[in-house]
Amino acid sequence: MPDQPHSSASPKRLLTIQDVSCVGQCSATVALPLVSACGVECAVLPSAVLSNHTGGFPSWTFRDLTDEMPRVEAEWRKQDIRFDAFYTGYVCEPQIDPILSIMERCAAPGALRFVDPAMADNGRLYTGFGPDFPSKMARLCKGADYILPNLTEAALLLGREPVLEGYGEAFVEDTVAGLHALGAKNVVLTGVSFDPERLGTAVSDGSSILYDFNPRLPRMAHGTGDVFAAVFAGAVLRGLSALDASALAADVVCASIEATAESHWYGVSFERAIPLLVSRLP
Ligand code: PXL
Repeated sequence: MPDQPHSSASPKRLLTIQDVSCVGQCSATVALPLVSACGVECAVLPSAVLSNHTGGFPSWTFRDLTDEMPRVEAEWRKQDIRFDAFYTGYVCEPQIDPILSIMERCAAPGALRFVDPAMADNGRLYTGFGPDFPSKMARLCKGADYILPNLTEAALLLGREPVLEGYGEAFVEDTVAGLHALGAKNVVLTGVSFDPERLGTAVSDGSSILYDFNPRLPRMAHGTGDVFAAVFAGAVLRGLSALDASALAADVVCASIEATAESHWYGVSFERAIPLLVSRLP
């Protein structure tokens, strides 16, 4: 049978490990639609189930699913279920070892690891994480093919005070070098800005840093890091370079924010940016 250019390439299967916040447009409820929109199969291992996320709602329920992880891994190993990629997001400390075990033992040959150290923003850890959590998260970053910290997460991973403004390229180079020294192959640092009008990412493969900037939008929104990471992982699995995947992810974040009504405070309307995402994939 002659080769069929698109259908013959078998679709990749990614496993995302992060919480299911039932309401709130973050984590798994963002990864599933966006990774799928990239044409990549998205399996989900929930790290916890919350009624809603912790970023602005007054309260929430939280069911920790750590105990389920080794049971699920044992079942996958019995059936020889493997993944072409892993994408981790919001997880808690006791889950680091079970996750490392799954990434080691349920990997297809050449499987990629994407680690979004989702634990902090705007200079502060998210509610519920203690001050020693960043050093535990650093263990997931070791051996990752791509890590996607924002400036706050990067500083905390390095045991430093977050610096969010008034820095230059030398600061970014030093931060990125520190993150590579943790054992990450590629670093995608988000929230980088050298000029008040523009916000972007620094993408490093360990030998050079490339930048991508978009106009800074006048509002911040919850869940944009999760949108960025999901699109980035999906786009890399579709063959985009790290810089192109990062630029696409940033464009989808901007389009999502622009599509979000002013009164919609707890997330972004990323659903409206799916046509743009699909149109930009090869
Ligand atoms: O978007 C990051 C995130 C993911 N999951 C939960 C959160 C947050 C940020 O607050 O609370 C449960």
